[in-house]
Amino acid sequence: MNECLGETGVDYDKDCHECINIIGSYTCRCDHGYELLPSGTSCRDVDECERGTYDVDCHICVNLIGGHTCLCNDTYTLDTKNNNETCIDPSKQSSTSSSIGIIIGMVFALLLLIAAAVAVACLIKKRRRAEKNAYTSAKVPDSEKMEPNEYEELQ
Ligand SMILES: [Ca+2]
Repeated sequence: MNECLGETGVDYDKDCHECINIIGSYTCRCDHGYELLPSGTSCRDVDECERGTYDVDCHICVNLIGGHTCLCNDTYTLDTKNNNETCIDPSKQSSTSSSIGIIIGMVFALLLLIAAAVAVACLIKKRRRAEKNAYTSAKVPDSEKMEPNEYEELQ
């Protein structure tokens, strides 16, 4: 007799997720989050909380049929990307993108600093050149001052 060809809940257990016919009986393959009962003909939920198989980031484990979820501390929220089986800090969610922003900001700040240093160096060079010119041109007014004296002497 192949019970698996029969009706669910009549010929084989309604909690037998995938009926597998064996000689003289049948057994079941169970969905994720379930386990086979010792009888081998029915599946039951695994209590992940009781077994302690839940993630360390699941603050308070809450067993569900076919899975589990968590109660999260303070500002933490359930991680929907992880089937609500862990708690995450929403403020740290975009940590990778914000750290990239910080790096970009630091690079820009560094470039600005380099640009400022180059500008200052150019200004110093210009000022030194101007000072040199002022020194050489400073002699010119002296010689110009001499001119009136010379003019007076000539008178
Ligand atoms: Ca469960």
